[in-house]
Amino acid sequence: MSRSAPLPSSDPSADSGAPQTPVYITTPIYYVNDKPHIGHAYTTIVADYLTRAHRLLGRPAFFLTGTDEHGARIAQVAREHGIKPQEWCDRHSEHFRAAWKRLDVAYDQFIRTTDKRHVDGVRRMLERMHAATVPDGKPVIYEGIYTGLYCLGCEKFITEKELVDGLCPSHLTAPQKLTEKNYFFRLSAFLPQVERLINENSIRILPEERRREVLGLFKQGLEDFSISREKVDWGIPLPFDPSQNAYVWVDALPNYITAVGYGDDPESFARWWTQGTVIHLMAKDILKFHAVYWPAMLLSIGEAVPDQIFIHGYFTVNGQKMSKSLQNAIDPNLLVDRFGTDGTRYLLLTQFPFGQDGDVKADLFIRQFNADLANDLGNLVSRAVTLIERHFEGRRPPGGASQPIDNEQRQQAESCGKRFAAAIESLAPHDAIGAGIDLVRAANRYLEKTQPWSLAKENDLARLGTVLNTAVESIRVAAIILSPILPSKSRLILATLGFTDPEAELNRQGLSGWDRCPGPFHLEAPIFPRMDKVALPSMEKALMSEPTAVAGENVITVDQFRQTQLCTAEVISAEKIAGADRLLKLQIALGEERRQIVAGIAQHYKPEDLVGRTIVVVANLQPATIRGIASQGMLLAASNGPTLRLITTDGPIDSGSSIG
Ligand code: ME8
Repeated sequence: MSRSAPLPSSDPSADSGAPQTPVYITTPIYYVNDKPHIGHAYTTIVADYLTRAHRLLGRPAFFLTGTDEHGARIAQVAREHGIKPQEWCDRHSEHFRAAWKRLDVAYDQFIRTTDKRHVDGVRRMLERMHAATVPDGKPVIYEGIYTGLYCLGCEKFITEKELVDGLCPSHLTAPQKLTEKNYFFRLSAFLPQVERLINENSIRILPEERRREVLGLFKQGLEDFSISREKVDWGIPLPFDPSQNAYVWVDALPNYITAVGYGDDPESFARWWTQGTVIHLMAKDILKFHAVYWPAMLLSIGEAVPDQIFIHGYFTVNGQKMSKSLQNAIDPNLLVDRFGTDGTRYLLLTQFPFGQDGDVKADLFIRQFNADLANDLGNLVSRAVTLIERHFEGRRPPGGASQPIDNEQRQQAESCGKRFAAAIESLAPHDAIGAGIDLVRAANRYLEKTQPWSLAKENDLARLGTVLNTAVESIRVAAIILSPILPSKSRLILATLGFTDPEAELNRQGLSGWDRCPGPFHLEAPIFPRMDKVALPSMEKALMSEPTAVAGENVITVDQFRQTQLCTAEVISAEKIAGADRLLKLQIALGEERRQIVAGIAQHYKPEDLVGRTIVVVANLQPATIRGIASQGMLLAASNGPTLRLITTDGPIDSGSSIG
C-alpha cells in the first residue's frame, strides 16, 4: 500500500510527533427533572464532535457529561410522584444516558452529583474554602441571614426587578420568599481577579458578544452569594455545619473537577484540569455561574481556572423557547427514529452557526437530509464506486497522467483538511463540518465536469481510472473529516473504499500518513437512502416529546406501530344484538383460536353477508365489555361520513396471518 500525506495538519506539532496539550471538554450536567430534548442533545453532540475531532488531530481528549441531581426542585418533583429523590434521579439520569447511547455520544465519563466520589470531592472543596481567607485576612465563607425571592425552576434567588407580573419570566411561576441562615461566599474579594482573567483572555469567553455581556456584569455590580440552604434536605451537608446543605450550584459546578480526580487522583487531575486545555460548553442561561462564580470558587481554593467557556445559541421552536410546559420540546430519540443516529447528529449541528441562536424548523429536516446526505454525499459515493465496480471489477484503477483539473481536486481535498483543522482550533464545529461537505460538493462538481460516464462509454479506461482515483481520494478525505459528525457512516464509507479496519484507520491520530484507498471497492447499499416526504402537515408535531393529539397529525414511531398486532380473521358467524341497532356480535377464527368481537357495523353490513369473509382485526387489544357482551378485539374498517367498508385482503389467505 502506498502512503500519502494528503492532510497536513494546521498544527505543526501534529506532524512532528511532539506531545500535544490534552483537551478536557465538558457539557453542563443536566437537571433530572426533565427528559432530554434537542437543546441538551445539541451541547452534548458538539462536545462529542469536538472530542472526536481533537483525537483525529492527534490530541488527547477527555469528554465529561452527566446529570445534576440535588436540590429543592428535584426533591419536590420526586415527592409529587410519590417516590424517593434517589429513585427519581436513577430513573431520569438513565433517560440521558439512553439518549446519548442512541446518538453515539462517546463520553469518557458520565458524572452524577449523587455519586459518592463527587459528594466526597464537594465536601473536600468546601472544607478548603472554609479554611481559606482573602488577602485582608477575612474568611472566604461567612455566616449571614438571607431574605429573598427564590425561583425553584431556576434554583436561584431572583430580584423584584427580574419578575414579570410577579412571576419568574423563565418559568412563569411565583417565586418563594425565603428567610434563613445561610453561609455566604465572599465573591467581592475575587471579582477584580476574575475580571482581569477574562479581560486578558486567560479565561476566554466565546463568542465575543457573550464576553462583553459578562464584562458588563462586573460593571453592574455582583453580590456575595449564599452557598447553603437550611431547609433543603436533598443535597450535600456542609462539612462544617451539617444542619445546612450545599446550594445546588455549589454542588454542581465542582463536577468538572471531581470527575477528573480533584483530591483523590492527583495525576489525572494535573493532566486534565491543571495542565489540560479546559473547554466548558453551554448555552447562555448559565453563563454567569460559569464565567464568574466558578472561577472565583476555584481561585478561593487555589486551583486553576477554565481556559475557555463557549456559549452556544439557543434553540427555539417556531420562535418559542423549548419547554416542558409549552409541550414543544423536540425529543432527540424521535429524530433518531426518523433520520438515524448520524443523520440526527448532522441535522442538529448544522442548523445554525455555533454560537448563534436559531429557530428550529423541523419541517426542513427532510429537505436538508435529502440534499446534503442522500444527494451530495450518498450519491457521490455511489457514483464513483459503482463505476469502479462496473469498469474495473471493483479494483483500484491503474493511475494515469493527471490533468490540471485532477490536481485542483486534490488540492481542494488538502485545503478542506486544513480548513477542518483550523475550524476545530477556533471552536467552529459548523465550519469544520462545512469543510467536509464542501469537499463532497467539489467532488460532485469534479465528476460533472470530467464526465466519467462518457469516458466509460468511449472506453477511455486510462482517463476514467485517473478521474475515479481522484474522486475516491476526495471521498476518503471527506469521510475522515466528517467522521466526528458521522461516526458510523464514515466507517461504512471507508469500508466501501476497501479499508478492512476503518476503526483502526480513524484511530491513527493525526491527519497525516494515511493510506490511499486500497480497494476492493464495493457498495452494498446506499449510504444514506433518500427519505420520502412523509404525508404530515407538520414534521414538528411528530417530534415533540409529548405530542398533542390532533386528528390526522399525530404520529407514532415504527416501534410503536409494531406494538399493534394486526392479523387476518375469518368470520364464522354474525348476529344482531338486541336493543343495539349499530352493533353486531361476531364469532371469528384467528387460525386455531376462536374469539368473539362486538363491532359497530350493523348499519352497513347484514350478518349473513359477513359469514366466511376474511377481515382484519387488532389482536392484542385489552378485552372490553360492550353492552354487557365481551369483545376480544376490534375489526378494521375505513369510514368516510356515511360510508363504511371493511378492510379485507385482496385474495384468499389463512386466518391468523399477521399483517405488517
Ligand atoms: O442548567 N437550546 O441544567 P439544564 C440549546 N444543571 N441548548 C439548550 C436549550 C436550548 N433550548 N435548553 C437547554 C442546568 N440547553 C444545570 C447546569 S452545570 C454545572 C449545571 C442545554 O438541564 C444548554 O447546554 O437546565 C444549557 O446550558 C443546558 O442545556 C441547561 O441544562
